[in-house]
Amino acid sequence: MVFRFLSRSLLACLSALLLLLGTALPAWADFALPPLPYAAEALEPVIDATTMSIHHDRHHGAYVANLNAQIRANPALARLSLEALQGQISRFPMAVRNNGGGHWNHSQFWAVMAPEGQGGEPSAALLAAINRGFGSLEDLQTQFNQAATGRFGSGWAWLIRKRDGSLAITSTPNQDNPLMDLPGIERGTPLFGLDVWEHAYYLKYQNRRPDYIKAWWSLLNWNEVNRRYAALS
Ligand code: MN3
Repeated sequence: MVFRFLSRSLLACLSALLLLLGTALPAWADFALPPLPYAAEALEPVIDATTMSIHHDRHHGAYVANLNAQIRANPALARLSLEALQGQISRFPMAVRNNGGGHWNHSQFWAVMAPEGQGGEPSAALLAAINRGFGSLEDLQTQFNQAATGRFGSGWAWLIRKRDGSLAITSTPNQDNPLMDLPGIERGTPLFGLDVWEHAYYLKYQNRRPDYIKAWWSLLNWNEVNRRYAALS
């Protein structure tokens, strides 16, 4: 009798567990907020710790949470990697485009920055491509700064590698990016992208976006950019 009661409770427990697992299953495919690869204060004085914490924990965190909230209505999302999603973004509603783009864009943003003095330099191969495409690194920086400064409202400036192997500078509005299959976007694989939304710089620079852009170059993680370039070549 006791045994039967026990086994029945065990069965009840098991089925409750299975039910729980079943409803929790979509969670296996959830997108996750990557931790910052350095301390929030590591990029000071160029980017202050408060901006970094709010930007990563709250802004990027919200893109991830909002993207996950779209999985139930768009089950195809659960089978896509974040990168693959970008190339098929036209199939999905605007909420997926904004939050999926926001998640990918910010994930690369943290990775292409490093504390001052730790980012290294462009590799010989990348520098050769830069010289071919822009004349010099200084010319690339001038053009990139123009694209970043000239982006009206919120968006990103990018250095991309196009399908034909050449480099180009481009800019996208909101949380769009050059991987997206959308009309009006110059497509290519980003080597790095700079966030020029006000939330990225306003606490320290207020309306002085050009000062933020100019200072940002000292944070660029060339080691990571070199790695990305080499992986594509
Ligand atoms: Mn941002």
